[in-house]
Amino acid sequence: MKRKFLVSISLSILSIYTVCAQSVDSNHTLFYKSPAAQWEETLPLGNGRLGMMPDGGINHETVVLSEISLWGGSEADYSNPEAAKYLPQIRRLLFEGKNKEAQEVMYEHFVPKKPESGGTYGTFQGMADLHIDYNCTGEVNGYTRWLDLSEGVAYTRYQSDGNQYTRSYYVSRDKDVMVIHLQASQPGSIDLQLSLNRKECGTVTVENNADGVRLKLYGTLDNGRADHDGMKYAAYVAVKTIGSAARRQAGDRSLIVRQADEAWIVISAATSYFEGNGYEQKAAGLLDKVFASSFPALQAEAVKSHQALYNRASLQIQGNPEAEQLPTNERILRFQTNEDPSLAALYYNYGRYLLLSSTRPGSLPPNLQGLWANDVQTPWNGDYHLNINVQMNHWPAEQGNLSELHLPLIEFTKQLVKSGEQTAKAFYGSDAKGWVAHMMTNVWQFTAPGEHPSWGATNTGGAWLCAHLWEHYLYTGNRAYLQEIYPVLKGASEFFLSTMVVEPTHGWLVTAPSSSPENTFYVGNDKTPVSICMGPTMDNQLVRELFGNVMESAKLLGIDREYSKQLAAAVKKLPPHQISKEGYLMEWLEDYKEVDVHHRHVSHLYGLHPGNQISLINTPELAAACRQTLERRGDGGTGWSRAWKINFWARLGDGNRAYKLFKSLLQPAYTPENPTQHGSGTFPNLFCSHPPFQMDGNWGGTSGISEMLLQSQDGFINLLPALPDAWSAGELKGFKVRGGATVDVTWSNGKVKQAVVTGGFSKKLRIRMPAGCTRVQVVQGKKQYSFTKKYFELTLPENERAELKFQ
Ligand code: FUC
Repeated sequence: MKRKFLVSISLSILSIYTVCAQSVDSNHTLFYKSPAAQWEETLPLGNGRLGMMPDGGINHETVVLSEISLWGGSEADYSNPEAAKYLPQIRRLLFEGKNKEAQEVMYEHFVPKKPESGGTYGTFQGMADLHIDYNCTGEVNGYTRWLDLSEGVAYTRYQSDGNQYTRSYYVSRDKDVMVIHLQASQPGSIDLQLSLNRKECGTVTVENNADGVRLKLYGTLDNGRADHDGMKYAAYVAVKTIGSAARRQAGDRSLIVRQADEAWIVISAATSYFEGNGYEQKAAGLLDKVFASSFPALQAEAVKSHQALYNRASLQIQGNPEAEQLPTNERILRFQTNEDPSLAALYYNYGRYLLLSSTRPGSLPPNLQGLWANDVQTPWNGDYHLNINVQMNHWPAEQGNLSELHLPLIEFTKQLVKSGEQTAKAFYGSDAKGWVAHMMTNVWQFTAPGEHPSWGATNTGGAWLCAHLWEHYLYTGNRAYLQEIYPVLKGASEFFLSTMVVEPTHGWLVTAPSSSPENTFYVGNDKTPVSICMGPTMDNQLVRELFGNVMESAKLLGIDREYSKQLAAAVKKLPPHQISKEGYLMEWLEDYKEVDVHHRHVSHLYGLHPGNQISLINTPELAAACRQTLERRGDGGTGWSRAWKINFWARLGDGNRAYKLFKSLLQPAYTPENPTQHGSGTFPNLFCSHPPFQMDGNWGGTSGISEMLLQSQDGFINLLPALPDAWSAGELKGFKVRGGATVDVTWSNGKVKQAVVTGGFSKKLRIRMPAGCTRVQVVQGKKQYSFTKKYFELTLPENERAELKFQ
């Protein structure tokens, strides 16, 4: 099943034709026959802090460099003393059904106040472009560039002037630097000139050091404050050469290498965000460390650390061998009309690759850009949107056996609490308890409502983050961790318990004011789009889930009995799910007419996915209503919206429909005829296009594929719950389920053949009888087990293995 294709390289020297072949696994490789013509064709590399994207240019190469903490802006207090004063009026208008009027008051008074201290929200910024001029003017043959996901290394290879040139690019975790290794088949033939460029806030100097010449880029970003400086950063570029004739010299703000046999370009960087005033020293020190170590050993060391994460899980799907031989950009172009089932395996493996490249414990969570950016002003400030985006970024973390990559988001959430407490009081009054975060945040702990209440009023951003804190527990079962996060969960619940109000029509307890993420509706015959409402379905689901998780945590920890009783009483008063006359799940308390029935957000289906209040088994009627909602919304939408829909259909057990959405996610973001017109879908480098490029869709898609193959949300392990006809055979390895077990599954002819389960912290495992199977046999491992008609229960101690055969 493991398909290999050959990167065939023809070397033409004076009519001698040689083929040098390298074997590459198509499930784990992106590959191309020409250099990237735009950034969205370049290949991403990262170690969870530093990121680089080389374009593989022949005579001139641009390598886009990023550092995840490089942010403009600063912390600031956005408290608006007016807001809480107007809250009774806003609520009264909502009670009277005057949503439009309530919204008008909010636009005036329920918005963040310009901080007195100065200070701006800021933006995540790309760090710099590294330009490399190679002295390559001869004819070029056999050009290939590829990204080996299993190594975490990208390559460029071609022949010219009787030479074979190979470049390998990687970002070392061990040395915490970016490396480009240059080799040529003939000695003395590596010539290059390096320079650095940044649009703004960057100065480049050339320094002489014991190791030779270094380029230095440094700067201070604008933070809008007079009392202290903005983010400071420094980056260094140095080259190690090998060869008797090799020379390194300084140019005009550039570094020149002549006649080397082999060379390593090393780039280090640090910011004051992580390092305080020691940022320059840190960046220089990282470089020193590399120069004191063995260069030939660098790559193997980097690959080993990468594989410690990457190799934990993988997916293979039996594919079309012909399609698998094609360059990735061509596979994408053909995918809508030609069968290429294993492209989904590559997409899945790439999703895990992207996540482990863009965050790591101690770093920041991946933002809208992951950690890659080619501009100083990134779209939507490259921030952390809390009404779907940053959460979607983390959907593959636990199921993809990368649990520790959830930790940066968990730490980040803890950091929001203090500012969220201030925001709660400032905007919701002195009686407001706990903490709140609205629909977006940044590295400066912004928790206030967004400046446009239509989208900025959603106040369940923090509650949704809490779902991630709880999810990490479900996969790890660590009591000390639960103790640590309990105050954060409780604080979020206290906010809602103290600020929700009883709406007059049904007497339900609701958030007010709020909005259902970014969607708008009409009130009566008025043609003004309105967003502001009470108790949108998503809020009700999130609050119900949060309160439930706090009660469950309190029970597990043996604390807060009285408080749990209060929560239980409140849960009873939350609005129930409502089904409209037409049969779809209602997004709001009232069955308002949406302005756009095809709106990209499908927030009211949170309870279906990623939540678990609606399921085929437990709430079939509501599941049917979700299906109606999805039919009505349609299969379009921006990148991440399509990705989310894969997950919904997977939860509804409809593999073919999920696959249809996967296809739509993979729609080429542009055609070769029209390369600058970017639409929704997927770029040649498999980056998701909102448009523009936005990383969340990749992870939403990764999670969608995973949900199609394995689910565990309702106390059961469900093998192949939504397998499409197109994926008739395949193998998944190392996927995680709630309770901490690890699962491998092999299937053929659309049916599970074998599963290997390795026990987690929860010893009892219930496995649903997979579709088309009637018998299961434990062929290895004498574990306790029992059967019912519907499931198979196995007692499996932690780390013990059971091999199951299905018929
Ligand atoms: C949310 C979405 C947009 C976009 C932005 C970054 O606001 O509604 O589609 O993804 O985040």
